[in-house]
Amino acid sequence: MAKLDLPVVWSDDVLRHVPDAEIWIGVRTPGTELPERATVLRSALVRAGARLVEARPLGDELLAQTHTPELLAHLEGVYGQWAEGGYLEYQNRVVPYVFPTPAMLEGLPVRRPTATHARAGQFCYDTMTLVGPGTWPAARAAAHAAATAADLVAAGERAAYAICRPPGHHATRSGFGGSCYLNNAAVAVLALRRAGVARVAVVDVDAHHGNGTQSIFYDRADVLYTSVHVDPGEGWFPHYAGFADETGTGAGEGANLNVPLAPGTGDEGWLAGVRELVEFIGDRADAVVLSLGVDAAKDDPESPLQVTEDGYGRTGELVRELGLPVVAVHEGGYHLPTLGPLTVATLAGITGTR
Ligand code: SP5
Ligand code: ZN
Repeated sequence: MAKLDLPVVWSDDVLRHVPDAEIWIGVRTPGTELPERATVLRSALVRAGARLVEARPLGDELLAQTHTPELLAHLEGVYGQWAEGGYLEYQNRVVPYVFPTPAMLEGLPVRRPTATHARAGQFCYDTMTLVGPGTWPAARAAAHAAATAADLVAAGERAAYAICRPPGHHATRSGFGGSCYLNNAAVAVLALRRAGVARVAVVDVDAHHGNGTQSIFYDRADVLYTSVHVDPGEGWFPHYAGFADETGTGAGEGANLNVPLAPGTGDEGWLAGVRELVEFIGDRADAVVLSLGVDAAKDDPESPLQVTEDGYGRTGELVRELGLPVVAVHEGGYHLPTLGPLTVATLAGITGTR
């Protein structure tokens, strides 16, 4: 394979988030979104010839455009409040237990609860996305890496890739979940918009639907959101979003495309889905933000899709056919032995060096 010629944005701070556990149906299981994911990606990319670029701390106004001030303040402060409140004696991570869902409040106002253990559920919508001492600096570094990659593309690079972890596409404007805290892809979109790029298309090839990115841009005509993912109607996360009839609202009507796939789908069905996204975008965008998860791979423990390394390479080549600059931000992918090769194959497809 030819040398992979693209900048790879890195920050040591992405290693600081250590999830420790995911509480799934009440059971404490080992976390899968590990710091090793980032170091594995970095080694694979350096070995493939890519240049490492340090993330620049330039995302905070972009963060304020992406998320509510309440969510940002919560993520920044909650671990300290947890420690201060003596909870570490029982639980080493911030874990929610009560959620102010519409079913609980039935239209009553959402108060700011006094108890830290109650506030955890106001922002976190599942029990798998725990907050530890390094979560905020890591999430912020990942967002800065995404913004740096977008700025490199705005300055003329044909493609740039950010090693973002924790991932981002499940984080909504006001909430977080699905191992995501801040929406790195949305930050990249807004960085491109800030740099004067008029129309941006998100191509989300993570195995799961990016409900956060979809909802952030759902009413906007200038940002297309497109995603191929395992069918949430077949029982897969995020369960409540990612259906084909979600097409956008208001000015954003017709600017959203979901292509849900049956569990077990392999390269052929997957690539037909990716082709659908590319055809939907057509000439309606000036740049692409690729939510690059590789958890649709056949060996990945978190999805039932069966995409091969060649399928990822061809995925990259289909994105390349758009003829647009690409900002790739990493999302999921949990099988450490294949994480590097799958990601390198996709990026080689994008840069035309397979
Ligand atoms: C970014 C990303 O890929 N997030 C995916 C989050 C989906 N997690 C769903 C987990 C469902 C239960 N998994 C059982 C394994 C327990 N460790
Ligand atoms: Zn995923």
